[in-house]
Amino acid sequence: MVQVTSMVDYENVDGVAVLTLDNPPVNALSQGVRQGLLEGVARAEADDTVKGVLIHCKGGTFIAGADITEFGSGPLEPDLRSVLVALDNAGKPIVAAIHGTALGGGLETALCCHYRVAVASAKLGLPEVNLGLLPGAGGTQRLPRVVGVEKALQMVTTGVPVSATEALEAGLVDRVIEGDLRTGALAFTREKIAQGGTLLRIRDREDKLQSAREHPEIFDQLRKAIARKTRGFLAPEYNIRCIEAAVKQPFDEGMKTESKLFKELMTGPQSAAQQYFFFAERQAGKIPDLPKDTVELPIARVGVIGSGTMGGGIAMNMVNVGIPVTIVEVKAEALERGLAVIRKNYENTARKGRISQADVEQRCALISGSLDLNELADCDLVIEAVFEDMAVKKDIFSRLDGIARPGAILASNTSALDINEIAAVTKRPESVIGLHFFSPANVMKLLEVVRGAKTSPEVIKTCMSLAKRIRKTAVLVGVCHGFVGNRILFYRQRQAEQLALEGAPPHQVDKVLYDFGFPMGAFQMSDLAGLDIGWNAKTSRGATVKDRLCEMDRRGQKTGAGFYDYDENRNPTPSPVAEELFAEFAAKAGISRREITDEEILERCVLPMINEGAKILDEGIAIRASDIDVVYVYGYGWPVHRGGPMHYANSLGLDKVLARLRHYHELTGDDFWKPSQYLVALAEKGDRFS
Ligand code: 3H9
Repeated sequence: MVQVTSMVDYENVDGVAVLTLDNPPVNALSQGVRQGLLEGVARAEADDTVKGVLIHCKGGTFIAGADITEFGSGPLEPDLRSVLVALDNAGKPIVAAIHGTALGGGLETALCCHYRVAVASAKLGLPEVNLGLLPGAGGTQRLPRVVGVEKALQMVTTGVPVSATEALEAGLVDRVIEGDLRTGALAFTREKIAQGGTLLRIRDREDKLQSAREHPEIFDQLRKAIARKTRGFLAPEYNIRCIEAAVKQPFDEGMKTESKLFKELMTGPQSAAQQYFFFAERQAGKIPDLPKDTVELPIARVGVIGSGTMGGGIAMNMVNVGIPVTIVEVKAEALERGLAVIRKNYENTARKGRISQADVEQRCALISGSLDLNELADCDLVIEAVFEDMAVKKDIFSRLDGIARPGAILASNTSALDINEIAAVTKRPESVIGLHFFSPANVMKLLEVVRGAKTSPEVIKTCMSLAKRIRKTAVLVGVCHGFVGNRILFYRQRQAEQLALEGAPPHQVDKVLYDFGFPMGAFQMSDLAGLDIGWNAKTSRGATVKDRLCEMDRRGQKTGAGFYDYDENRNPTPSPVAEELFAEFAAKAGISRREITDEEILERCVLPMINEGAKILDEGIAIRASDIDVVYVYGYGWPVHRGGPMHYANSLGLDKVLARLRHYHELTGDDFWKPSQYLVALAEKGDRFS
């Protein structure tokens, strides 16, 4: 065995040169791997006793792509494209042996081998679109030549990898290996050596392109089909253009198109934001003050209190991964309704073909309902999901404290209330934590894990890893009203309403936010959530526009009207009623109304979010700025191609953000606009959120 570079070993195994890559954790194509591949192949070519080459990887995976950490530091020789040219032009058969994932540059490397074999559990894909990129080392030109144009389009625009079986069917792998991969792949390589004959390169194949040449309309059909989902993102369109180039241009020209478009994306702000977010998401799981040896508690059974929308969604998350759940309700009808909604949700999913009817039955069988809190005695975790009323929550927690087994975790799904106050009614505040799921809880990826002053490290660790188990991204936050997400949202909402008072109609405000990339604007979001959250019919005195709307029974989408009017399919139209109310309130407050530009609307909605984010960092409520961004992208639909509010602030420049906050502070004299001291300090040092 020879070490070619610190990341690549070379061994001549009876005439097969085995190149073993070892670059943990994911065998990314760092400089040492590229250099090793280049030199390894050259060595194999030069050795007459070598008849074929096998590339395989140590550790848990084949190459998972280019080394994203290298992207910012400029090109280091040799570049991936020239390494792949050497593979493509080799005169001896090269076989890629795939386990784990072959992603991005990893799959592009495999596509420059003459053959690919994989274990059954392997996954193969080109996920660059998720980083705001396209495959930049020939993937867009080679993949359609192997799997056909439609499949390639689907893979590059969604970024979703295919299984080894699908890859075998599509011709992307030549054999699925049972048993030991290295042994099976070596045997396969020897077979191919024995067969002899001309070596076929993917770049020379044209057969799978023919159908798209006859039906060029498929490109526009796809553009139309994904337009809504990919709104605002450049990368999906650029990926389509590259595959179009594969169909319309000779291979070398297609490669030039790919290279040009790759560079455009790589140097643009969207890819910078999406690469940043890739690491932000992974960073969120790291809790600096959690001792390494912290023990994780077992979670084998979960209790959920409340069978409403939130309780039901939370229960679904658990049973989806096989954790049995007991749901406790106060009234039998409510429990029945809740259980029926869960079944209906699963049946809808089965109808769409995403799960089988057997899955529906299996998941529903894991849920039991009860009207008795005592049924939760043997649960390892109980999540309270009743309405937002401190007195009710305290009552539940003090009763639960006497019922739950010692050591069981008691969690509240509150979206704003003080976890410490709730914990204080129990004799085990160290076991109390906030688990703030987002609605719909079975769909939204975010989980705000709220640590109380006394929450133990074991409980935090257990909840963070439970989040992974149920496929959520967890962000650990501290206690304050609204935690990270809702606290920041409150500031955007306040400005949205202020803008409507000053003369910007709700639909204008919403359109600006929608065009920025949010799935909906502030008023549409309020209508969706229900305007009556926190509203009380008995005590309402029409003090705000919202109160007045609720008094008119315009409580949002569910009543067919709110800030907007809705048709039977819940399509909104601007409502003269809401606009007149804003005009009336403005007149009463002596606010003179005017036309407001879209630029001002955007600034006034987004700057307060950044400012509040800075205060949250200053107070230590969030561990790091990127955690706030993860909360915003996964919990509130902040467009990931803009990174999140804190990344966005960095991209604007904190000096500019500060100057505009000061401008509004001076203009209005309202402390709402007072810049956070933390932001001032960073901006004055020429620093950024990090
Ligand atoms: C590309 O290939 C461009 C080319 O077309 C052309 C170039 C010319 N680089 O996710 P995990 C780190 S673009 C560097 O927690 P999992 C990650 O940060 C690339 N680092 O594990 C983490 O570090 P830490 C196309 C990487 O098992 C650790 O590995 N490829 C890379 O849940 C573990 O990661 C992709 O987009 C990387 N490429 O999932 C694939 N990938 O421990 C991106 C991971 O310090 N990667 N790290 O926090 C993934 O999707 C997942 O990481 C993977 C493993 C599925 C592989």
